[in-house]
Amino acid sequence: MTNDKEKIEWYHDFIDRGYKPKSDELIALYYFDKADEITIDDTIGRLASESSIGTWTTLETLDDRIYSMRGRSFWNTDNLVKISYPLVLWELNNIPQLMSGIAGNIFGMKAVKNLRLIDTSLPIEYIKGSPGPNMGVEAIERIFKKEGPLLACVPKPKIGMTVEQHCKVGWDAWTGGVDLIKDDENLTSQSFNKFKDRVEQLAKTRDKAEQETGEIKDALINVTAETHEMEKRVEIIHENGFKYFMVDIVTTGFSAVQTMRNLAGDLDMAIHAHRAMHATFTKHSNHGISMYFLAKLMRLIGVDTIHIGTVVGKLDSPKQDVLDMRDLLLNQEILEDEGRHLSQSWGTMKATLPCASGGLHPGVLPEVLTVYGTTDMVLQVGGGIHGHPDGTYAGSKATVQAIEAWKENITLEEKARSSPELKRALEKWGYLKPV
Ligand code: CAP
Ligand code: MG
Repeated sequence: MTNDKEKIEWYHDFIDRGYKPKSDELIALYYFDKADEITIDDTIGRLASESSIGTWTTLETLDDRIYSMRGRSFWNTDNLVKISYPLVLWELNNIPQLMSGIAGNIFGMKAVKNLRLIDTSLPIEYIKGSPGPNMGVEAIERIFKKEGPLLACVPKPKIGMTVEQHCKVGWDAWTGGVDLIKDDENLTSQSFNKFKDRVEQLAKTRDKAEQETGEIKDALINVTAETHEMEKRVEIIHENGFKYFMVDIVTTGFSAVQTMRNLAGDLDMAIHAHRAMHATFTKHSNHGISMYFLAKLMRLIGVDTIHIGTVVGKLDSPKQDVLDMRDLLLNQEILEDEGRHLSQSWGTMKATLPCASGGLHPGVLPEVLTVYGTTDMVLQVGGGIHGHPDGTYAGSKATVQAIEAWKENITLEEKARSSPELKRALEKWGYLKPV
């Protein structure tokens, strides 16, 4: 018995070239490599079907009302497709549900050899459903009462230090000019460095460093854990007078970050988003989800700062990608750049601070700051401070001196003439770009 494909399949119902999406529709942009045995239309029909209302066969349970909710592939090339979705398909402020739709089953379909979600343009009606950052760019002024960039420092070795060792390094960095002592992404509450002890001791160290320097100091303490435990950890951080806390946003997941955002609003705190594990799906240009869209989701949920790369450091971060994300996080209106990202209006949603981190040291900071072209950002320097030949305090001073050189528009060599710590950093690393 041969099956009548025409009576079983309805994937091409989800293709509507020339369709003009309504202003309140979501529009997703994908890169795809289709399977050999099917056509491009078969592929883009499947993508729009499986991510909206459809399945592999015609249905006796379908009615006109539901049919009108279908996704539509309305524009494509051989490897790119734009799919529009009625707003009604999406529960506002439910990011897991959004991702279960636009980044769910379709990635597992036989119809595609590769698939990458490049971007999704969210209508203002969807944007207004989410809180956005509690402080965002305002954190620089509200917490530190200064102009950016904010300077963070991760005590290194990244894990293994006791609370006492961690706080000693924190003291040296804070008194050397660092604003924020940041936990590493894999430091939580291990036997050698228990969370509550670290918070309490670091708070005492912070108070002494503020007295010593007359500057405001804070920390990016990592609360990453099971969600209820994270809530307890944020409370401990808040009780000890810190304004920021850090979450590993990919390993904890969208729901946990939304819960953390609710708590940050209740306690008037700011969230630093570490993106460890993002490269499992962002790295390859032909499959996965772009870091650009992950950054968009994080501003929408409402983190206050997020790592987006350095261009010159040890981790993969192409310059145009970094510039696109800088604009996505700091601007309110984004124009489409065909094939790279869609247009996006943020309305009045607060901006999120971009963070440059990974392989940075004084010799490369002016280049990073020039690429970013803004002081509305966070610089994180770990090894580039603790690897200074004269230790953490000198490394912190050298890093501050390199930032000052950029602000004063003079070369590092000129600055080094009156900055011995910077001179020593240049002697060790020069302008090395770590791989
Ligand atoms: C940097 C870092 C950060 C990376 C994360 C690390 O340390 O603490 O986690 O920057 O990458 O563990 O490598 P260094 P990204 O300053 O010593 O390099 O910022 O790209 O998300
Ligand atoms: Mg780290």
